[in-house]
Amino acid sequence: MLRIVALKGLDYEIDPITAFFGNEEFERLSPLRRIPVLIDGDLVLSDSSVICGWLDEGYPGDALFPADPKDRARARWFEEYADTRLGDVFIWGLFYQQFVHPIIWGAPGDKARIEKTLAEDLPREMDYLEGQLPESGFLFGDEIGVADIAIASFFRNGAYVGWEPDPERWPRVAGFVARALAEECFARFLPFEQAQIATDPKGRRAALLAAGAPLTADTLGTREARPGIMRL
Ligand SMILES: N[C@@H](CCC(=O)N[C@@H](CS)C(=O)NCC(=O)O)C(=O)O
Repeated sequence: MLRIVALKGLDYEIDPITAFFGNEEFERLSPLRRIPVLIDGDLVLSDSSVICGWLDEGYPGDALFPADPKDRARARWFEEYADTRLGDVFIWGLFYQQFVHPIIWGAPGDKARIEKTLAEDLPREMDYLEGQLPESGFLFGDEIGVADIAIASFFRNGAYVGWEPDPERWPRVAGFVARALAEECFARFLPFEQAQIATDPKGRRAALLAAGAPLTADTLGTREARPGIMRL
């Protein structure tokens, strides 16, 4: 979502709530108690797909979905695919189990699920993407758009737990991810990602402030985590 804000050139402030740390007001704004949430004046939206659609249509600047209706539909497919399947594999199969679970719940994640993710799920999705991603540029031309960002973002989670696509086995995927990361809309957030990943949830506001992130004055975060309401 922040990458779309960056591409549109919009000003923003962020309340860096770690998943599972939202208070009652957060739950009122995000009925599923999930991040991200956008508060844009009197408009409150949760779910990254909905938020990105609004930011693209509600603000001037370069369109982040292709103009051609068929291409737009395909871009929405890739965004949905990333949200649903890559989210499941990279976040819930890997990043959550390996990184988030131990930090938040104080116990190791599901080892069998990590093993299945590495042995079956990731290779299956890489094979699919290898057949879809372009050899150069991005999915719908030379400019990066929502569909590219939706896909490439999950590879950040992979990288933070030591998983990157093998460039010999999946050269298009590896090349695409490297090109996306080199774009300003990814590169500018790397210091903030580093600050977050290197700190436990309680220290993240301070770490992000020190890294120069534009934080809100107040937070809707809690000190203690609460289990989510959605089945993982
Ligand atoms: N489809 C949603 C997925 C949001 C989502 O799963 N967010 C995770 C963090 S990556 C979360 O808040 N998890 C906490 C929970 O499930 O309770 C979107 O794209 O916004």
